[in-house]
Amino acid sequence: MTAKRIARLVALAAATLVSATAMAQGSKPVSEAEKNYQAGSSPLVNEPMYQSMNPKAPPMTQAEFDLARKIYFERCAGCHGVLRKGATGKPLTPDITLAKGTDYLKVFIAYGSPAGMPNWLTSGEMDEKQVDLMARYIQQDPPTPPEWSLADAKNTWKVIIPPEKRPTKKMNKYNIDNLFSTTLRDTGEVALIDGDTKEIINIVKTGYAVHISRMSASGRYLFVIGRDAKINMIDLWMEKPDNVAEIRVGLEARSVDTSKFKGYEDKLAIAGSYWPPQFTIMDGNTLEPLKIVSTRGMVVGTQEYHPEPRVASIVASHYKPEFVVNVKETGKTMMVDYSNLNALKMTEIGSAPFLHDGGWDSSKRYFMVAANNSNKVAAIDAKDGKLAGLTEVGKIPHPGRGANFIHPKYGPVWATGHLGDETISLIGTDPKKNKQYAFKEVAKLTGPGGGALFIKTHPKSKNLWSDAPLNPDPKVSQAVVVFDINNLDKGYKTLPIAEWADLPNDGGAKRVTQPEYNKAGDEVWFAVWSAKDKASALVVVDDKTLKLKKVIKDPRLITPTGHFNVYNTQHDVY
Ligand code: DHE
Repeated sequence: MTAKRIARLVALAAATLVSATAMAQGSKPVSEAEKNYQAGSSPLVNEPMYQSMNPKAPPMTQAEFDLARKIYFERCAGCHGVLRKGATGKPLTPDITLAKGTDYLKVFIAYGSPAGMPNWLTSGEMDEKQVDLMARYIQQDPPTPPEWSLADAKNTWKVIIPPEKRPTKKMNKYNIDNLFSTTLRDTGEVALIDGDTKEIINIVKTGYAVHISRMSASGRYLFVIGRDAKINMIDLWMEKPDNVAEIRVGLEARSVDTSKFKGYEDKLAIAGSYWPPQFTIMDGNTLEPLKIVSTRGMVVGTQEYHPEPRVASIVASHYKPEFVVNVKETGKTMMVDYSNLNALKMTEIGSAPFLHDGGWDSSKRYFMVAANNSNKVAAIDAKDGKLAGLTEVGKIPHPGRGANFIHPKYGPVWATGHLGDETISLIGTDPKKNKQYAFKEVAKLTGPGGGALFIKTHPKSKNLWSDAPLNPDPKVSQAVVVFDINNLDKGYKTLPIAEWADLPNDGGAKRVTQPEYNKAGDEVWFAVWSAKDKASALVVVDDKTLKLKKVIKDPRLITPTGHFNVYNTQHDVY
């Protein structure tokens, strides 16, 4: 191709595809931080898949196809979806890509777009051959990963220690309320850490790239879920807490929780999967799979069919025997009544597409969930089973579970930071006494920059903490900021957490992430997260003095990301 032709194609690609992307997503260009966030490898990369041949697509050998598929699932599936139907990235189904043709697609892949498509060739991440390969691959029919039935789940289900052989009382001296479960992402483990002594109690083998930890209602069992949809159930009453059951509920997943309504404590567990798009309800004592429900269906608003609506956050209601299941691509929250699994009742509440993470308001009646690529937060009323409000916030809200506090002017508010801009949005959550502010964005604080993932406070604290691990500036990504809730106008203080960790100068990213309080609410833990072959640590800060309290270093603490305090997770304190 001549330089002139390339320039023409780049301009054409940018003009056409930017508007196509904006239309598909209904949103503005994707930020650098979000690209980093979504570019993780999918566990589907090694799964055998059904492949049909499209005679109109450019020819590929089997070896070329296999290599392209591997690259697709490592680099592209997070944004464009397993079936290439589009999510954060635009749809790449053959009806669209065949019409564009190989030359056009090559330019787009090579040079990227202002709408957020990375410049794979010019950034050096792909060579010309790979660009050509991917341009031909995305014109083929998308290969389909297998489904996952009850029988598949049962085949992976293991009760390592049956309930009757488990301890009948707590067999250890740990203060398990103040235990922390820390994700060791790239080793497929969690570290159980005594929050009082800061000693590691056990390193427990789990699924690939554990995503979150959640607690049973009683506080005895800890559940963790890996990206590969493997759930591990850990008994904290054992002399040395360890796995008692495990199962795979699909091929890729992110969320798990357990029944919390009175009379159903520890009875059921639930996990949502990205692939296949479904959720599985299990016995809360053994993980025996009991019921699988598909989430395939229509997108809210357009009412267009989506074949792959991934299950994002799940929480257990405190008001009713219900799980609150948030479905990403269709923008729907399913209130799943678990009181009779044979006659399952579900209330479907539509809000906005790309529901992702969220947490309860302080009354635990409203679940505040980020519709991330719609730049909105939906408030789901768990008592009346309806949408209480949908409010516009900043660009790509990412709260984790968010932070609840009493604002001097607006009363109870819930806060979220953003991946795509520097703001922190405060949303009123009290429709009784502060009706005019309820479920509206009432104020915006200014943080140090985009790339924020998690925000946290504690009912006993006057501090509001926000990280920004995906900010491109290491000064920002390696620090956290803290606001005084009673003096929000004063702005924030910056604490150089990675510097305090005093790790070797090994070139590690040292991203500081996920503020998490101890049970007493007087100290805050952070992960200093570097690559698998670089040193990482946990840093504990005194919440009152904002001074360093402890650095936890151990060669076993590899790629720590999230950490979850047992009591706060069990009781939804944040
Ligand atoms: Fe997460 C929560 C999905 C990338 C660390 N993450 C969640 C939840 C979902 C999700 C749906 C809510 C679960 C719930 O509450 O039931 N995360 C995804 C992705 O799809 C995404 C964008 C890309 C991916 O391929 O996984 C992604 N997440 C990340 C990361 O890169 C992080 C920082 C490190 C990692 O482990 O991969 C990360 N996500 C976390 C953490 C939570 C989380 C620590 C729980 C926060 C909490 O306070 O509850």
